Amino acid sequence: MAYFENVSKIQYEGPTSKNALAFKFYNPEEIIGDRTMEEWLRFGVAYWHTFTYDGTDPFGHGNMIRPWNHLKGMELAKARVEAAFEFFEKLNAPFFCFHDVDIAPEGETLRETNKNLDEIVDMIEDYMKTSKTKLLWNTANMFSHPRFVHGAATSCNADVFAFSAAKVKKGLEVAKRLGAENYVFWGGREGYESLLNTDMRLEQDNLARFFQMAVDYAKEIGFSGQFLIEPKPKEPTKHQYDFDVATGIAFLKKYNLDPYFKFNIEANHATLAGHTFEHELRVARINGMLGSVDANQGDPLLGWDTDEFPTDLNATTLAMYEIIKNGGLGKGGLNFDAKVRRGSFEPEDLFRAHIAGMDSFAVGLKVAHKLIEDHVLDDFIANRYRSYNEGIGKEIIQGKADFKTLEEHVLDMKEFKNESGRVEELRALVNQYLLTAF
Ligand code: XLS
Ligand code: CA
Ligand code: CA
Repeated sequence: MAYFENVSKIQYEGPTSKNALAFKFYNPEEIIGDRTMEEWLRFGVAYWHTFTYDGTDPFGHGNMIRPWNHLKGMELAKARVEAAFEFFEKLNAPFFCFHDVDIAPEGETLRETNKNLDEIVDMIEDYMKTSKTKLLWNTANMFSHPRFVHGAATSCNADVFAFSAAKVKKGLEVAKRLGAENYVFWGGREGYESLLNTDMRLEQDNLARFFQMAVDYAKEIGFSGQFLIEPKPKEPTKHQYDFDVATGIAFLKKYNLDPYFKFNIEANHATLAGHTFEHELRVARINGMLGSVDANQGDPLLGWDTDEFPTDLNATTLAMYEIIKNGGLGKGGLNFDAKVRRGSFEPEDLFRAHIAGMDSFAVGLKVAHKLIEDHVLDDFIANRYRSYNEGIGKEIIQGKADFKTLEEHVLDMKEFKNESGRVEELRALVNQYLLTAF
């Protein structure tokens, strides 16, 4: 049975195509630098937004028209798997991602839940034998169920800590079975509402203990995927512990966990943390910890996590700039952690939205590659910092200077020659590249 019968395989038709269900810029085989677009971009489909989300928002009921809406329980879960693999095939998506609860319904006990999960994972495993779509990452949902009201690994309730550990244990087994490239930890409720009732030190120590147990268990079962922490400052918790990449690095280093983790960086979470997307990517990159990306965008007029499909070309260009500079994403990819707007309720909108996101990142890739190839920003930056190539600057870099020699250098100096940072010129330059890349 076809779930998306109005859609055939999405093809690349080029920038002038008028076909909404075709790629205009994403041409998987096109070579950019040393690899193909497909190899650079490693797109992933998020199971939760694409196959599970029904349009519910805090003010309204579900409204999405989906071919599986009449089904319930395990029948619904199975239909979604069938639909998902049809979708991946038609979109030519190399990867997908899911939370445990996205793919199978929860039972009354973990034993029952795991039984449901096993049945669906069997089915997914079967599909994956013939599909080219691979698992970018899976994760455990430890935020929706009421038991997680005070957190998971940071809960004040040790039974909840244990339950969370058992869920991740299962998640790692599933990851190994399905050959996941990564395993993600997003701590939606790992934080606090008020310090009046919180033992912050114990909660953070417990979170570290939890991560260490995950590292140990992965080793024990031979799961070799990359562990990723996904920072987010707030939502649903008022103050989340993995606030942003810098906070995450400090946490990992304090507990000696940094060798085992990289970051999964989401654009909308960067915005919520008061950063640009490229800032978070840069912080991770220069620390050797850029793992994967949740490719979406927020709405500057709304202050919350709107998870929109990415269409801002300036943002995709600056993001791809960091990714290319990183030498690509390795085991990571660009997962569309993005949902169609409530008004976009037709099944075909799922394709339209992914095409928009894939084309936007393809443009970003091409423009960023050209910017790097032409050395425009690199040359500008090298010149801007040239005072460190000789004289006192070189001595600072080489560790030969101290406060006394530096004082000597400036004590009688009357003029300090600064030059313009020319940020407007550089922004216009990026625009020029954007407008002339195709
Ligand atoms: C929520 C997060 C979540 C993670 C996976 O804001 O983005 O969806 O990506 O749990
Ligand atoms: Ca995310
Ligand atoms: Ca989000």
